[in-house]
Amino acid sequence: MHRAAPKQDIDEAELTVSPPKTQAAGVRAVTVALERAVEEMGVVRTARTLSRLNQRHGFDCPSCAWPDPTGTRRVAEFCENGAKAVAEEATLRTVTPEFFAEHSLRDLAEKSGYWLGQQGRITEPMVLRPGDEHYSPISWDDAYRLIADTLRGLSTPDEAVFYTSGRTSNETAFLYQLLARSLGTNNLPDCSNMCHESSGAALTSSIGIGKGSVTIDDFAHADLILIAGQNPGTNHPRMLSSLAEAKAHGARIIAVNPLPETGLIGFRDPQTVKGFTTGVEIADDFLQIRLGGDMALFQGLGKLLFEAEDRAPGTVVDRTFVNAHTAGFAEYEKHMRAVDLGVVEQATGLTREQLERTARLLAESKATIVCWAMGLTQQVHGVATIEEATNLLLLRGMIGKPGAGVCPVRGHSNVQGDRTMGIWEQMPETFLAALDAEFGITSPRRHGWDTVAAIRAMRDGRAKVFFGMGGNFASATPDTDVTEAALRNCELTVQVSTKLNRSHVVHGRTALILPTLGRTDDDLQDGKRQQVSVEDSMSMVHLSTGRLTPVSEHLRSEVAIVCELARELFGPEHPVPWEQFRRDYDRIRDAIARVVPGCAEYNRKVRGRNGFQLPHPPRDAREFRTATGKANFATNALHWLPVPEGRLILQTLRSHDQYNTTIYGLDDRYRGIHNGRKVVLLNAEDIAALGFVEDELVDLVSEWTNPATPDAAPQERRVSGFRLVAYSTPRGNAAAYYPETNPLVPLDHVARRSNTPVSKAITIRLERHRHPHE
Ligand SMILES: Nc1nc2c(c(=O)[nH]1)N[C@H]1C(S)=C(S)[C@@H](COP(=O)(O)OP(=O)(O)OC[C@H]3O[C@@H](n4cnc5c(=O)[nH]c(N)nc54)[C@H](O)[C@@H]3O)O[C@H]1N2
Ligand SMILES: Nc1nc2c(c(=O)[nH]1)N[C@H]1C(S)=C(S)[C@@H](COP(=O)(O)OP(=O)(O)OC[C@H]3O[C@@H](n4cnc5c(=O)[nH]c(N)nc54)[C@H](O)[C@@H]3O)O[C@H]1N2
Ligand SMILES: [Mo]
Repeated sequence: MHRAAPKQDIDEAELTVSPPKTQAAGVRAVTVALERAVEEMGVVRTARTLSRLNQRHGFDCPSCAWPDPTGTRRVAEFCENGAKAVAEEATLRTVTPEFFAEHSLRDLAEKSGYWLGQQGRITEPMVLRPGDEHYSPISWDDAYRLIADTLRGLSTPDEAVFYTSGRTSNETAFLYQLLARSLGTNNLPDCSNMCHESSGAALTSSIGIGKGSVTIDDFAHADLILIAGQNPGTNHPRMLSSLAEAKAHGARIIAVNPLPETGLIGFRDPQTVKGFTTGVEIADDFLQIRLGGDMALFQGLGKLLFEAEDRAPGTVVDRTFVNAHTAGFAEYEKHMRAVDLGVVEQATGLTREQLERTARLLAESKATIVCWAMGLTQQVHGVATIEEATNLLLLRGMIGKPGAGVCPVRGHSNVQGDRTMGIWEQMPETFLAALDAEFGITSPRRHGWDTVAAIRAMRDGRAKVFFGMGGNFASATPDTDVTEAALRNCELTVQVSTKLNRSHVVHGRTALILPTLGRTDDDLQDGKRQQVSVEDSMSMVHLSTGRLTPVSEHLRSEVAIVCELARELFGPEHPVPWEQFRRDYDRIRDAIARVVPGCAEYNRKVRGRNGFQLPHPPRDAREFRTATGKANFATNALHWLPVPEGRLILQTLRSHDQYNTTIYGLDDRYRGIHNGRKVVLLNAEDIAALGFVEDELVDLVSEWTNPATPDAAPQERRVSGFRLVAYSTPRGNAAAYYPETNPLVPLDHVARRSNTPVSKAITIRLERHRHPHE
């Protein structure tokens, strides 16, 4: 049967290190998945849930946004980490009012995020009033009244912030933005601001739409797949099946990463007999690039492609495509020809031979896909870097043809759908006008705040109410000390959550926890089962239906919470039919069909065998809705990251045993880190050169000079007691887990043009740890 929640917190002294694994998945992944599931939910519930995960008529995996196969689905269409995500949500452990009576806020504030999450599902709405030391129960009606009264008391609706995490369904997202806009604000920051915002900005500028242009079936038709800045073995494990299939069809795969991530190097498909025994090597080539070296890599490859064209004119540049569909080519060519390959070698740490070999593969490939994730987006020049990758594809005519295209691999399972539904602080006029016409409201037109701007506003007292639709704002955001102070500065913080996390402990003067149904839960409204819908990374929209009996009768769906709050806030005369929407989610989808582009006949189409695919003009018709009416070649000055003397560049990343700030367990099996999380991985030669020894405890001190005040002394931020682990990574580069290292990320250190916090390039120095008992 399932086990009780752990009483003990993490003891970093127990941490052990073993050699990294060379192959991902395999039988071990299946046993780990099942063990975790049974621990959390027992045998019966495990069987009931996992058999419906990612099946037609089942529910969508709440983990990553990788699409489902369009053809036959396997009996077990999920991965180890998908099973962990489900177990985490479908757990039978509960956090009840008795739990809150037992644990004071001070007590909870000392626990790790891991311990908090492991306690189980929150069962009742809870409130914390000024001066309280414990959360206590509150009725739903009183909770809504409290929120509505506070919102009505603001001097402007722009003093409220409505955050969204990407697990929220399309139906919730649509209603939630409608609530914010009916109130009168566009303050709709979301996790995407910290995630693929750079991809959206780059692709919108290059090809006129901020979404990827490939579908899952393209993988079987690709000649060449580049995977840059992504760790699919852990974060998108089902992608490995597509990659293995691509290889079976003869594709070559190149991994571009500072770390030899296990899933990129080897993969055993646990679902095929062959996979049990042999496994496949995923990457044909591994380019162990230096952090932040990707822009240089793509520019270097651009130069080499032009040189190849000179040697064999008419074979490399796709003139027909370039002439018919692009703008800015001549300038791009001029810029590429001037690239200094010596600088590229220095910036990337790669050899001329590696660069030439990669260029040759690009020149020969008839169908190329470029995939990427956080290694590219969370960089100061992430937007430009993604534009450079897109330039290479445009040059070769690789957009809008089978087996080719751009593939930003999204994180949260519905982060892309939330955007489509209007969760964005700067939705275009066409969307706002359609929304207003449908509902007879007047949406505000001034742009709202994104995540970083929202933190600044709370810090400075310009925002007074924080409402979180899921997520864990306190831990996921940069500059933890600043963000925590910002949240504490609010009059009211409201968290709609499934599980306990740090954002419940770091709160405004008054705080509410509103417990909600998850995707696995049966959502009954007036006795009728409801379904929600989601959009994956490749623009496929489909239904998701939970069937598990919720752990408490007090849980409400996210849709119900939005509708009931709106009724309280706007009264029954409001033009939006909130109560109808709550009762029947088909009615929400009818409204979506009239407001959101590409969603006509939503209710009918979403019930198709695989749901339906949203339009994507470049993919569908080589149509580019940019200002020039063409796909744009971007010309960017080269930026890369030299390592200052005696310093390191740190990236913050995910272990194999976490989902963002949700820590499933303490086993980063592939990297060989067990029983703890406070490690910093660096090249053995750097450990020695900096005067340390392996296994020693160090403090990480980040150093940052705000470009706005170049003469000021560098700002310093510190985290303490991290163990030094020798690991394969380029000299001068380091890696440590998120969110433990978020205190090191300066709030104002953001990517150009996307405002995404720079979580993959933090300048640090190491200091010997002086307080072993801290
Ligand atoms: N199990 C699980 N699944 C998840 C998540 C999870 O936490 N757990 N999170 C979800 C979310 S929201 C997201 S956004 C995705 C995240 O998916 P990923 O982007 O794969 O996640 P990270 O762990 O941040 O890994 C970043 C990768 O980029 C590499 N990298 C870092 N800097 C650079 C660089 O400068 N250049 C290059 N070329 N590579 C670099 C790192 O070594 C690492 O392999 O996963 C989603 N899926
Ligand atoms: N340093 C550093 N910081 C980063 C990153 C990094 O790589 N490095 N990555 C960034 C990225 S890519 C992302 S996407 C963000 C993630 O930021 P968030 O999306 O804000 O964080 P999560 O950890 O995914 O949120 C987990 C919480 O969501 C709640 N939850 C889970 N399921 C549901 C549900 O169905 N409904 C509701 N209402 N709540 C639910 C639970 O209470 C859980 O504690 O973090 C960003 N922060
Ligand atoms: Mo993400």
